[in-house]
Amino acid sequence: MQLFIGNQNYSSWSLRAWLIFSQYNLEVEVTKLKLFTKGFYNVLEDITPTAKVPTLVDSNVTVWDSLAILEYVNEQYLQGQAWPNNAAERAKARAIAAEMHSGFFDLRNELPMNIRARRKVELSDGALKDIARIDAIWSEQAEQFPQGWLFGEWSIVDAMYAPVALRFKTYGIELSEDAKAYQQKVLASTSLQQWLEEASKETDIVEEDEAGEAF
Ligand SMILES: N[C@@H](CCC(=O)N[C@@H](CS)C(=O)NCC(=O)O)C(=O)O
Repeated sequence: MQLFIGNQNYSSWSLRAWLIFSQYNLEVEVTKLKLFTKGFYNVLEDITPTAKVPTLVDSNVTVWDSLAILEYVNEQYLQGQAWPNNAAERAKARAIAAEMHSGFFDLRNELPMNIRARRKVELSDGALKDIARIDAIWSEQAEQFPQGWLFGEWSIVDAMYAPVALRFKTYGIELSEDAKAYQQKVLASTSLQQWLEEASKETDIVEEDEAGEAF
């Protein structure tokens, strides 16, 4: 399998897809492309209809969306173990993952993933509402699974929310106690540490993803 990703400092969708390979030690060849450069589009235009990352190529199968990649890998290589076993929990996990995939636009616009930066931003009411909703999800799941991943064992929903843990760190977002504990768990995980280590070697600046004032 070959996984195309963007700059690790900035590409939150790439991180989501990459995490499942790291969490389950699945073999994958990772090709990193510099976001918004000619080289990026030259490589991707022959592979995907959208020319975006992440994109997974597995023999004759191409998957060009983060959640679709997570689902594909889970079905083809993990016998479904990357979703909760229990049907009711699985339905809830899918709903929470979908909230991230199709929402939180204010948060995503105003707090772009930028791992190396420490920034102050003026948040809109919409972004504050997004943050409160994420805090509520993390806290509610922590009540059911104290100290655990969102559904106890690591699952796709944890991949979907991992970039938010990094965004909250970059922009110094205050969280409730349980939500903070989950954020710390994500940040300390072996997979995320590996991503951070690789991201820390990058020096390119992607202006589109720079926001806020340094502090
Ligand atoms: N819905 C897509 C979004 C992918 C996406 O927007 N990727 C960004 C990088 S994080 C990208 O490739 N941008 C390049 C462009 O828009 O030209 C997914 O979940 O994979």
